[in-house]
Amino acid sequence: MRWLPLPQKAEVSSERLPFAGCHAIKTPPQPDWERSVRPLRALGEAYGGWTAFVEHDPSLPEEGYRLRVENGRIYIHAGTPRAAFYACHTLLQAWDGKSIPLMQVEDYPTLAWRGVVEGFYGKPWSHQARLKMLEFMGAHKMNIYLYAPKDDPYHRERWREPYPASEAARLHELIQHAREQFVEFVFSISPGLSMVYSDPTEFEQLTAKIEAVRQMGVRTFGLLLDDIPEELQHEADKRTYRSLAHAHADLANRLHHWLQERDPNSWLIVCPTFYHNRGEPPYVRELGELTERGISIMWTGPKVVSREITHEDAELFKLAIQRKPFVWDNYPVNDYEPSRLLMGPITGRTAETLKHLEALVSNPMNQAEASKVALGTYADLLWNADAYDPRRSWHASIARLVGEEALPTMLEFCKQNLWTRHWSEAPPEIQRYIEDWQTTGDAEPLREAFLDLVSLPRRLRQAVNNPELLEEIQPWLLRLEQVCTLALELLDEIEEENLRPRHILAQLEAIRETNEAIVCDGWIERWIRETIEELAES
Ligand code: GDL
Repeated sequence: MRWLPLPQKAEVSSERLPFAGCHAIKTPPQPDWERSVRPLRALGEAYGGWTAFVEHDPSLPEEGYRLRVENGRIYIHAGTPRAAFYACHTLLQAWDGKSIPLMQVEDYPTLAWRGVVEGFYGKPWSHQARLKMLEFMGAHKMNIYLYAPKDDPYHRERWREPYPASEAARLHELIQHAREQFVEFVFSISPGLSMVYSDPTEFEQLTAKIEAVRQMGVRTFGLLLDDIPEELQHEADKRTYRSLAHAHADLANRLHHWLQERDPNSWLIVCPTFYHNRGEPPYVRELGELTERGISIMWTGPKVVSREITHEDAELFKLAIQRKPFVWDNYPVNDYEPSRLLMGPITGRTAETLKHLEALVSNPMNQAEASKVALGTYADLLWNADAYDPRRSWHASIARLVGEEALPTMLEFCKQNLWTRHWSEAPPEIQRYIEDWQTTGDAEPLREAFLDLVSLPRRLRQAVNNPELLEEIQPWLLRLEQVCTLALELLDEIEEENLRPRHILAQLEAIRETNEAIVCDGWIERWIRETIEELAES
């Protein structure tokens, strides 16, 4: 079974029993418990069948559950309704549409807060993509989503202005949908480009904006002060505060109090201006010192895009901010290199690192569906870090996204869209074929490799039944077809001893002008260019 995330402990029998849903589901009477079994109820209403008994067990950890599947009966003991919801999703994973195995699962997460920050530059996700993403998160046991798209003007440049009615309605729908999926919805705002921190009317405008979202049922807010000037900008602020950190801590504390007065369960998460370091900048220490303990502080690791976040890094930053960091993880985000898709698993964060964190949220790509390959691996890592194996997780994540039958083809596509900067252990395979050709001069294996690649887009379009995903990755499919066609042409020219195939270079240039996508880490284009240059010199 390809679990995703992998449960902490699962005993799965080889004996399978027919299962077409539950005809009766007994839950504690409160509405949250009723909501938690909806994934099962949807099946039951459709088909009828088994009885499921769901019980609250306060001795279990917050999101811990025990699941037992016996002949004709399902028992779920859960610490919270969210845990029961996760138990239902575990059950659905074991279901193949016809039967389920007898099994016993004991499960709980490694890290308390696991999720996604929609925090990239460039085209934000569509409303539909967000709704689907929230469902994905629920099904993968991720529990927190930060709404923070840099290019939503009302989030950043025009932070003072209320959302127009139509956008407010969409936001409301998202918030409700997140609730259905047991996902904590975090509304974030980035006022730091223009806010006069010391001005009380500015604070009123900030809280007015937040109040409108609070009224929609949100209790958690993000105050994002990243990517703004690193010095105080306004005279009034320079008179009031001794430093930027002082101003930010004061703003965060005031907002925290304002939220607490209205709801003691509220939660404020702050992204500092210096968010990538090991706690060295004086700003970070001062912010840590002055910011009240109940407020969370974000961190992207030692770099903006951190290939690795070690437990030493985490400990140092924790020491500086005097609390566990809330990690904003810049993978698989591609806004800084939009010509690439990052289709590999997350690596470089160990179980030891997670012990020092309060939360970890992944900042994904502008391509929501394609991001789910990496996000599935995050869900796995953050749920059961001790057992995390990037390759196992990667395969399971791809299989969950496109189905078991399309797995080999989609995996092949993902392999052409890795970036050695993130996963140096997995260079593109074509590199090996090119290097072999350079040493042996035998063109056949290289030709075979290009023939495989040139047919990949067609095979993928046939195998994958996910129109949104196919649309997102279209530029990369096209690019693969284009460059492999040219590469094959070049091999033909060499075979025919045409040593001046300059027209191929012109075609390559023409492709580049219309499609900037990079595949196979750019190896094929490089090979074409270098080979033609070498031929010209010979
Ligand atoms: C950043 C930005 C983020 C962007 C990312 C990658 C943070 C806190 N802020 O610095 O919006 O997507 O880099 O380009 O990471």
